Amino acid sequence: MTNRIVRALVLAAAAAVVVVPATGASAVSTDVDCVDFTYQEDAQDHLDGQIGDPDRLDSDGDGIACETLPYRPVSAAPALASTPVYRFWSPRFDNAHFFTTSAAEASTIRTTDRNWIDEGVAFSAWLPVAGDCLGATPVHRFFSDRFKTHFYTASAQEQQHIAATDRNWTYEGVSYCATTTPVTGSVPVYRFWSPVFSKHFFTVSRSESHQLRTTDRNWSYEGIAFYVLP
Ligand SMILES: [Ca+2]
Repeated sequence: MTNRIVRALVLAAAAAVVVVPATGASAVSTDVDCVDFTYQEDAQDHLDGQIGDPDRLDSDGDGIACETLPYRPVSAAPALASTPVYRFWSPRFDNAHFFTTSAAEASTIRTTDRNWIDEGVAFSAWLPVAGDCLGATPVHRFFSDRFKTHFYTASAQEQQHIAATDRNWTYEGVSYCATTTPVTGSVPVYRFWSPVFSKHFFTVSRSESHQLRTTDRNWSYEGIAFYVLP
């Protein structure tokens, strides 16, 4: 994404969806050590936002931070079927990304809509049963005709806040199911916000997340949104 030519259409961030405050580390070192983190994943998340390793969290240089720290407990995966989530990118709509679990919808976009570039399967997620995630967490989907983008959140609080207060967004229902903590075989989904594009971006790719966090000032890291399957 970062090498793509983009239009710097600056929209007021206040006009976009209300989001939780950014929690991600910037590329600026804050002088922390492994003992400052409870879990390895937290140290890794910090390292992934750095250029190089200014805090020396990866002394052996293998890209893995603080190997001596415990990993966050992993629960059993939801007893739900999984499905591929297809990802599309639109340079026309200011770097919008679109995700869908519908193979039919993906096929229609590929064959009829030249606004969107097929980026393949982004990750897999669990399918609700009759709209119910059965113990997993619903990922809600919104669409904004004003901002020409979709928004996804696993936070019921955020979903209710947007639905009740922000007329820029139309609620479209549950897109798929995820978890808010790691489960067997899961990977984190990293969430970004761009006030330049008035868009959110989601990726399970650590390398893509690292690249955005360290080289692309159009995007602010907001942290791990939820967990899905690779
Ligand atoms: Ca290491």
